[in-house]
Amino acid sequence: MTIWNPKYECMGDEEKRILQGIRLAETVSHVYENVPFYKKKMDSIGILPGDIKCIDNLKDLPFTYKTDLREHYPYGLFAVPMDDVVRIHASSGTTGKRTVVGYTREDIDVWAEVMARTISACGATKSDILQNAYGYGLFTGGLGVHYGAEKIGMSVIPISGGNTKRQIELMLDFGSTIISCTPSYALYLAEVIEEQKIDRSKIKLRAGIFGAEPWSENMRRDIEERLGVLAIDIYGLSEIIGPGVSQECPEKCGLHVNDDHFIPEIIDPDTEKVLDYGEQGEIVFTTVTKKALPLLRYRTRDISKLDNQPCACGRTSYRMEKVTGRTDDMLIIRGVNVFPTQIESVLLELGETAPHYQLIVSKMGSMDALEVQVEMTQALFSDEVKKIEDLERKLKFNIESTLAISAKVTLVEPKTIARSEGKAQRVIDNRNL
Ligand code: DLL
Repeated sequence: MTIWNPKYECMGDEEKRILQGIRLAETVSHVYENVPFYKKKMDSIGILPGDIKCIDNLKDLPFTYKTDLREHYPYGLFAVPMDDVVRIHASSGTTGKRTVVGYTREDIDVWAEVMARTISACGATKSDILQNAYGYGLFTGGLGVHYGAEKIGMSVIPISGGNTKRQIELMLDFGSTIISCTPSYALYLAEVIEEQKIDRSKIKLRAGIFGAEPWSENMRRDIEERLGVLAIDIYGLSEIIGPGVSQECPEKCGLHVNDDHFIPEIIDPDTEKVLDYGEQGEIVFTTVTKKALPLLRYRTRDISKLDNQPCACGRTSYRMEKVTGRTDDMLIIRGVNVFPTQIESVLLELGETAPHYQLIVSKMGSMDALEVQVEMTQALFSDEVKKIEDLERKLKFNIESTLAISAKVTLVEPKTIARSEGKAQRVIDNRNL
C-alpha cells in the first residue's frame, strides 16, 4: 500500500522531535512578531520566543480557544498581511459567530501535501477516479480534498454535496472508484442505491474517505457492507487546516496525525494538564508550518487519546484514537456522560432498525430526559404493533445495560428523520427553549 511521503510519515522519533522543535521555535517567533494577541499572551506569562528551544517547551506555551478566534473576527489573528492571503474559509457558525481562517500560497501547498497523504492512505493512486461529494464553498471539505487529489494526479469529479440522484448517475457513468463525503451521507447514498435496485456490480467504488463528523465502528461496518467499500476515517478542523490533520490507514487502528505539521497533545479539559499516551482527554493541536493563521495549542474540544507506537503499515506518525465526540456534544443524562456515537453503536449493533436516528433531550423537572428516535426498516413498519413494541423494549434495555442511562426509545416511520448531505444533526436539545 502506498505511503505518499515516507520521509515524513515514517520518520524516526528523535529526528521528528528535532524537526518539530525547530518548526515550533520558528512558529512562535512568527506569531510573537506578527500577532499582537500572542505577543500580549506570551508577555503576560513571561515567555519569550527565545525560550522555546525544543519540542518539550510546547507545554510552556499558552492555549488558544475558539472564543479567541471569535473575539478577533474576522482577521485579527492572521499573522501575514492580507496581500499574502490567497484563500479564506469559514465555519458554518452553528455554535456561535463564524470562525474565519486564511491561507497563504505556501499554506495551500502544505494542505495539498497532507491531503495527498490522507487520500493515499486508503490505497488511492493517480489511476483512481475520485467523486468528491464534500461541500465546496466556505466549508473546507470540498476544496481541501480536491487539491490533495489533484496533487496525487487522480481524476477528480468536483460534484460537491447533495443531489443524490445525480451522485449515483455520475458514479455509474463516470466509473468513480473512490468517494469522499460525510459518513452519514454515505449511508444515505447506500439507501438510495438499494431503493433504485441498482446492480452493485455496476458500481466501481472500492474505498471511501469519510469524516467531518463522529461515526461509530458499527456505522463503518454498515457502510462497508452496503456500499462495498473500504471505509477510512479522515479527521480535521478548519482552524488547524481543514481535512488533512489525520487519517486512518487500512489497519484501522487510529488516525495517523501529520505531526510534522500539526503537533498533538492530550489534555484534561478541566485542569488543562497534559496527559500521557493512552490517556483519554481533549486533543489540542499546534500548527508548526502554517503562515497565515498559525495557532498555538488550539483547544479542539474533541475527545481522543494518543498512541506513539509505530503502526503495522510502516508509518511512525503518532496515532489519535477515532474521535467519538466533542466535549460540547456530550450529554449528561442523570449524571451519566454519554456521546451520541455510543447510542448509535448500540442501535446499529442490533441491526434490526434503519441506521437513521436522532436524540431529543429535554428537561423533566430538574432532570435531563433523553428520547432516542430511530427509524424502522420498511419490513418492520409493515409488521404487527407487538413486534415494534418488543423491539423498542429491547433497544431500551440494551441502551440501559450498555451505557447505564435510561432513555425512551421510539421507533418512527421510515424516512421521517431528515437525511443530511453534510454533517448530520444527531441531537435536538430542547432544554433551553
Ligand atoms: O469538518 C474538516 C473536515 C472536512 C474533516 C472533511 C474531514 C473531512 P470543521 O467544519 O471545522 O472542519 O469541523 C471540525 O468536525 O473539531 C470534529 O468535532 C468534527 N470532525 C471532523 N472530522 C471528524 C472525524 C471539518 N473524522 C470538527 N470524526 C472537528 C469525528 C470529526 N469528528
